[in-house]
Amino acid sequence: MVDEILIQKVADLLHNSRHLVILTGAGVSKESGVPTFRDAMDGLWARFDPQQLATASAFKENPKLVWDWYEYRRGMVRDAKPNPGHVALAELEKRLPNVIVITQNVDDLHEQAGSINVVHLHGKIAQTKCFYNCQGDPTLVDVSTLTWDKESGPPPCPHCGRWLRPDVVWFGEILPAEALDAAHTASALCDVMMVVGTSGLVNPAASFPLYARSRGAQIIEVNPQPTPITDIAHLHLEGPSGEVLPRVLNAVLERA
Ligand code: BV8
Repeated sequence: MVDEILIQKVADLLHNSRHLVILTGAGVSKESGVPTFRDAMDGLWARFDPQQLATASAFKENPKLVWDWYEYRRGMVRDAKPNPGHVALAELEKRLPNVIVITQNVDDLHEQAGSINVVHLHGKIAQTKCFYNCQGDPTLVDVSTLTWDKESGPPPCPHCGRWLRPDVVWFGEILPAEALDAAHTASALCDVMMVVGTSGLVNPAASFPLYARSRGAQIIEVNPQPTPITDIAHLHLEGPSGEVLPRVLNAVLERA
């Protein structure tokens, strides 16, 4: 259980923040039943490495395998609901002057919980686009309007007939320019950054806390485990976000 003194210190920082960035990773969705990126591989997917599957080369080599993996993950996200951690973050956005959520997650649980100002660095698993963006980047397609032989793999693009793919950023692909700019600007301007539920292994997302700190921001980390970000955090709340964040929110509300 995180020490109450730490909770109060974090609440002071958040209550007095003028520009708060909340950087989240898969850990914030864990208590919604969505496995984290690195432990998503159970059952028939256990023999695959997510880092290998989440690549354009894996998709080109075996489009059906990669498409089916995302269908499996979409199913888990579809059944998930926001947990008290997501809800607490959305409430902080309502109560504090300037809050932005920058997420590595491809689910929409922040939005479902009520967060408005959300930037998705790695795309959205519920969206599908033409692999070649034949009508412009991104060429989004509503798959629910399509019928195709699911045994054959991904649906064909209705415009060019080639593959459709999940609208997510794969390893080796550049992040959406707009999202990257928003994250960079917010990290430069914030006076507090709270990093929740990320292993801090994936770049460029993992570089934002150090950048924010170099610009004078106070860094808070919420994670049951130590990560490479723990070393640069001013405060580390060692616990699950679904338990810790509601306690932090309550302490902030006491200061209102
Ligand atoms: C890029 C979408 C420029 C897909 C994801 C060689 C060639 C090319 C690039 C590279 C290269 N070498 C390195 C790179 C850069 C590479 C990278 O960082 N690789 C690392 C892994 C070595 N990055 C890229 O390729 C990026 N693009 O650099 O473009 C470029 C382009 C070409 C050539 C050169 C450079 C693109 C990265 C985006 C990859 N896509 N997702 C999909 O989801 O399928 S990343 C994927 O990992 C997920 O989005 C996930 O969010 C993200 C990060 O993982 P985490 O969120 O941290 O999740 P994880 O499971 O790791 O950890 C969970 C954490 O939660 C743990 O700490 C755990 O303790 C904690 N936790 C558990 N329970 C709880 C909890 N916390 C709180 N509460 C709990 N209850």
